[in-house]
Amino acid sequence: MEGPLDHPLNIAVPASYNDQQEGVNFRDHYGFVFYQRELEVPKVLQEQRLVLRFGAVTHGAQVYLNGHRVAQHQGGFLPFEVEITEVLRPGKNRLTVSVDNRVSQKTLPVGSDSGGNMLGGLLPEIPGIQLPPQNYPNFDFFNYAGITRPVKLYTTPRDYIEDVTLVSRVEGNRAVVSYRVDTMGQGEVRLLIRDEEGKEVAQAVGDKGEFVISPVHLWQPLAGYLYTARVEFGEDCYEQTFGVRTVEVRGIEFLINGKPFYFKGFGRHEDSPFHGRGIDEVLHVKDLSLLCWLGANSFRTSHYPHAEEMMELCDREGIVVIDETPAVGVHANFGAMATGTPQDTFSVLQVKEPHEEVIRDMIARDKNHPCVVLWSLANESDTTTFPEKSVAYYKPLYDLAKALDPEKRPVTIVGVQNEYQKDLTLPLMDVICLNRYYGWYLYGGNFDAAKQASKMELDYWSTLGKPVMLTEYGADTVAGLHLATPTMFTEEYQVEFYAAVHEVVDQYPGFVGEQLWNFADFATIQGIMRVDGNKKGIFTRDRRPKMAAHALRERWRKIPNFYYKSSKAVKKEKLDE
Ligand code: GCB
Repeated sequence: MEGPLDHPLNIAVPASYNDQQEGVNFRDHYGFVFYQRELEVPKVLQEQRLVLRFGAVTHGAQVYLNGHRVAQHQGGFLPFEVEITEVLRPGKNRLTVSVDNRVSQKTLPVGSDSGGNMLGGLLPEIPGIQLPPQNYPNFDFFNYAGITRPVKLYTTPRDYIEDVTLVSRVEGNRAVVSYRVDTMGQGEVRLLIRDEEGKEVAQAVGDKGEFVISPVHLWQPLAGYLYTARVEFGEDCYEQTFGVRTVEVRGIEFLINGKPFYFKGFGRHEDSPFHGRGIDEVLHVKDLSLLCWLGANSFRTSHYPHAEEMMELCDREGIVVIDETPAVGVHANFGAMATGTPQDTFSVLQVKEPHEEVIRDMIARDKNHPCVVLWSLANESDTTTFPEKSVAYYKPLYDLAKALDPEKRPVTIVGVQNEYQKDLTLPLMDVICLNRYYGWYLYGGNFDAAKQASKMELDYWSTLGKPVMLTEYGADTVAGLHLATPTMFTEEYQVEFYAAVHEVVDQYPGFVGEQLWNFADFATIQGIMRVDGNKKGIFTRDRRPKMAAHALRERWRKIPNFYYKSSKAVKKEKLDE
C-alpha cells in the first residue's frame, strides 16, 4: 500500500468504476480494486484538525495514508470519516483506498457467495472452462461499486462541533424547537436561527435547550421551507438547515402537519449511464423536475440510503421521502439464494449486526431532514417462511429505529408478495407497505384476475386499521414497443396495468399512497429475466417518458396532496395546477 500502483487505469471519482472502461472482466470484476492519488495539504491548514470524509464507498473500504491503514468501513451507502491530522506528512502524501464489491450472507445488501444466480440454481461445471466467480447479488440491481460519492477533506478547529440535532413541535402558529449540540473540547455553544429570507428569528445559548419560532412557516410537501441554525462553539461554526413539520400515523391516516397525506410517486434507484450508481447532481435536479412534472410528491430511496446531496435537495423542494436501509435480499428462499427447501433466513444470514449499524448510521445522517417522513427497515425480507422468527428479528429493529430517531417518525418494512395472511411482521409496523405485482409476475396478461386478487388482499389489510400503501407495482415495458391490443412488455400494457391497479386502490379509504416501480429503467445483472436491465421505468434510463408517464401525469395532477381519501377532499384543497 505504500508504493504506487502497477499499471494504473484512469478512473473518475466519484462514480462507479464498472462502466468507465471496456471489457467483461472490468465490468464484472469481483473482489478488490485499489484507488490511489497524491494528497498535499497547504501549510496554512495544517494547524487545523483535518478530516477525510467519504460520502459512500461500495461496499467495503480500507483507507491507507502513506501505507498506514487509517480507516476501514463496511457498507456501501452511508458516509464515514477519519481524522488524519496526526498522520499527514508535510508535502506529498499517498492516499490509497481499497474497495471490495463482494456481497455475501453477512453483508447488506445480501449476496450469495455459495453459488446460484438470479434464477436460483448452481451451474454445472464444464472441464477446462472457468466459470465466473460465484458471487451473486440477492437483489435486482447491478452491483455497481467504487467510490461513488464525494470524498472531502475538511477542517475544524481543535475544539469542534461534532453533531447537531433539532426536533420541532408545532403549537398553534409557533414552533418549539428542542436542540442538542455535541461538542469536543471547551467552549460555549451559541445558536442563531434565520429564516429563508435571512431574517433572525431566534437565538439560544448552551449545548441543549429549546427555542421558539413565532410565527412559524411550515415545511410542506412541494413547498419546502428551511430555517438555518448557525451554531457557534469557540472558533468552530456550523450551519444546519431544518424544517418545521409534523408527521403522525393516526388510525388509517398518514398525517403531515395534521392533514391526511396521499403519497404519489415511485421507488427510485441511483442509476445512470456511465456513472452507474455514482452521484450525478444534474440528474438529481432533473429527476425532481420530472417528479414535479408528473404531479408526484414523493419517492422511496430504494434500496439503500441515497446521496445526502439528494436529501438536501428534497428538503428544499418539499419532496416527501421514504428513507430505506440497504437491507435488501434478506430472504434465503428467493432469488440467488433459493434452494427449493424452505430455509430459516434469520439463521442462514448473519446480518443482524450490520442491520443495526445501518439503521443507526442512516438515522444519524438523516435525522434532521424534514423530507424524511418514514423509515423503511428493509425491502422484501422473508417475513412468512417462519413468521415468528421474522418478528423476533424485526421487532427489536423497529424499537431500535424508534429509540434512535429523536423525532420518532413512523417506521415500516416494505413487504414482498407472499402468503400475506401468515405475515406477523408487517402488522407490527406503523404503515403497511406492499410491493405487489398482480398483473405482472402473477396473473400477467389477465387484468380481471389481477384486480380481483388485489381486492382480496386490500380487503385483508384494511381490517388492521392502519394506513396501507403500495411501494411497488409495475410492468416491464420496452420503450417504443406498441400494439393496439395491450400485451405484456408493450407501452399500452403498462398504461392499462396502472389503470387496473388504480381502479382498485381508489376504492379503499385507508389506502394512503401509490409509489410505482420504477421511476426509470435501470441496470441489473444479466439473465433471461432482464432485457438490458429492468424495464419497469415509466421513464427510460435516459429519462424519456414512456406512454405511462403521460397517463400517470393525467392522474396525479388531479390527485391533491392532502385529503384525497376523505370526503373533504375536493372542498379543502385546490387540485394541483
Ligand atoms: C421487487 C424488488 C425490486 C425489483 C422488482 C422487479 O419486488 O423490490 O428490487 O426490481 O421487484 O422489477 O422485479
